[in-house]
Amino acid sequence: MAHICMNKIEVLLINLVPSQRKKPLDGIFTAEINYGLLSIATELHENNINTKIIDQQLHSEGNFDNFVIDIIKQSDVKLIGLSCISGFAYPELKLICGRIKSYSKEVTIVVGGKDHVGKLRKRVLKDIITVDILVKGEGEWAIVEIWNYLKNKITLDGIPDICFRDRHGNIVETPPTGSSLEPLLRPLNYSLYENHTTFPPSIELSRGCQYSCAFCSNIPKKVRKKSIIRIVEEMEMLATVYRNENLKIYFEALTLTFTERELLELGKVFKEENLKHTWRSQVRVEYLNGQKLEKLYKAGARVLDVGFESGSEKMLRNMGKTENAKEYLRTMSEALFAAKEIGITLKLNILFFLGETKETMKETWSFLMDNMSTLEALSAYPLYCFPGTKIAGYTEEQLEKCGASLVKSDPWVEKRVYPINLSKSVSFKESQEVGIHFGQAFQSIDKFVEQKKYGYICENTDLKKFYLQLQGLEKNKRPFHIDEKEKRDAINYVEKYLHS
Ligand code: B12
Ligand code: SF4
Repeated sequence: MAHICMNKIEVLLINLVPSQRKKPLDGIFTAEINYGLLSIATELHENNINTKIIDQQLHSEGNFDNFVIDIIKQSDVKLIGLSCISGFAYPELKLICGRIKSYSKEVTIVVGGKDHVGKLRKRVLKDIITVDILVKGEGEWAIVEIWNYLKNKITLDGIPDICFRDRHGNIVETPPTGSSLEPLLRPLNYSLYENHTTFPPSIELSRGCQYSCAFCSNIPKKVRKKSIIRIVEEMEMLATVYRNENLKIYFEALTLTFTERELLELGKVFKEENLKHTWRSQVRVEYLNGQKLEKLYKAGARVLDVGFESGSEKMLRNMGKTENAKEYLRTMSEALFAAKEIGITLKLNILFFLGETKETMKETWSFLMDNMSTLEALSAYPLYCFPGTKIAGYTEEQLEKCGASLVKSDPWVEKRVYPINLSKSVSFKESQEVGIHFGQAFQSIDKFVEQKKYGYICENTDLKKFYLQLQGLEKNKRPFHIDEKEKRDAINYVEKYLHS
């Protein structure tokens, strides 16, 4: 793999760390690779442009800006690309862009992240005057085109799906490309990422999702995916990079789309080549019907995050999850039972939604209690209004109809992300607190750690130390119980809340 020399860097790509995360435990003790940036870096590298990715997660607080400035001082950096995939890192984006420009006006700052800055579009250039160019969608081709612009080969207005200021200072937005121009999914060049082996291994399986859940910023799209042969090749490549034949890999996909045939093909490779790797990925409830779990197990799956969201028929309908809630809940119950037998952990993600009341929460709670013997992993979230989601398009009157309102205090306005008070009877804060207790009631510390081994903590993490750190956390920040007493306390807490 190519060696990157610091003084030759022409494009510096930066992954920012949010100062505050969605769930209290996110980002603590764990590090996640930004594979969107890695894909962009791979594309630049293949175009012979010297590129390096640095990641704020690897640097102690307060030192990162100086580290960036030092690289600019020592090298040939002409373009800095910053990734801001979520509003939680938007304030950091503003700060670091200001810092870079105050050191050098010569460097061109490009920002991207289709799920946050990409949705805010022109707003970003108004909010952050030090940003030169915003890429709204997938960045692989756009960044190479922007490089060509810096080399005076093309003009900016010919590049699709970007925002920039023209020479009069007016903000210009170019139209998107057709889907035929979407970037291909290619094997990633890990060596371009700062200390890549300190991150847990992951493989990007696919892009796009055909659904449109009301809380999600996804725009329904045809799925593009890698072939099984390609995925197996990448597993082999990761085994070499990490020098480990027994990896726990995160399979990145908005939602798993392996067909039955593909699962059988992958299972066959696992058997014939005696592969020891195992993996985690995300699925929708419908995906788990029939005999799929057994095939998933044979193909290496051990943890699946399920977008279950709710046990309330009304909430499921409002979210646009399903029209047939009864069938949905039956599938979930059966899958939990089968998965436990087979040896796959199903982690249920729960989202308290617009119009949620104690009555609808009770329906979810009673579904969970009914399935207590097979349910071991769970995460329950409060609701945020993210740009680009259906919810973000609701008027104040529409929200008021279900008694909901947005929390619009300054720190949230700065992020352009708004917590939601769900109804007159359930505030944002309550939904957050109840969510933590849902987790404590159903999930043990051991199950929590088992899941984190995929995609969140790296292979050589000292597990003893990790346990100690988790145990040392404030109880109201932990979505898991440490002992049976904590479990009982959490159940009592939720039941008392729901009946108050
Ligand atoms: C996988 C995922 C993650 C993964 C990995 C993300 C990654 N790219 O590495 C992890 C676990 C790290 C993660 C973390 C978080 N996530 Co997340 N994540 C997702 C998810 C499911 C898919 C994102 C995706 O499509 N990745 C595929 C890669 C290839 O795409 P990409 O990163 O967007 O990169 C492409 C383009 O955006 C663009 N691009 C990106 N950066 C740059 C930079 C430049 C210079 C250019 C030119 C282009 C460019 O080019 C890339 C390649 O084509 C989305 C949900 C969804 N359904 O869309 C949520 C989502 C993006 N996450 C979200 C949130 C809130 C978070 C967290 C705050 C949650 C937390 N748990 O703390 C953190 C914040 C991380 C951060 N650094 O800001 C929200 C953001 C909403 C918002 N507007 O704020 C989303 C939309 C989900 C949701 N609705 O809740 N996430
Ligand atoms: S929540 Fe998942 S299934 Fe629903 S639209 Fe978003 S990515 Fe697709």
